[in-house]
Amino acid sequence: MIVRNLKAARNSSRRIISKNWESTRLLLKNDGMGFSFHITTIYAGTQTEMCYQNHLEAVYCVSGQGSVKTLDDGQEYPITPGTIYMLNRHDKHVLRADTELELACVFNPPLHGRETHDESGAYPLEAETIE
Ligand code: 9YT
Repeated sequence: MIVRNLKAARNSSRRIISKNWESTRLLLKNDGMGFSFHITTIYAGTQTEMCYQNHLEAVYCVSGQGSVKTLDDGQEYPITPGTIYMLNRHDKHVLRADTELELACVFNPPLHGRETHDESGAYPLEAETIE
């Protein structure tokens, strides 16, 4: 069994800081579970465009208020605690954080560890691993 703690992970190389968000990667590819699991904080007042062309992602809102919009059809969905959205079509989308958002995120295939978004808002399939 593998056991980890968010507070401890935030004080380690598992915490990745980007411009609009930070993500603590609690479970990664090298754990062998077939998916990765992250706790992501989206900074208040930000808008982030993403398109995970190499991954499927599910995002569960633990706290905060915001919205997510799919760009192909212009549909916008409120994000409140308890909401989950699934990017089952590699959807191009914009995530808006009206307040700070705390999100639990699952990726398939799993991330290696150090990924940050490329210019299209995606993660590459290969990246540096966190041990
Ligand atoms: C919701 C979202 O995808 N935010 C970007 C960070 C990502 N969740 C991650 O790397 O954990």
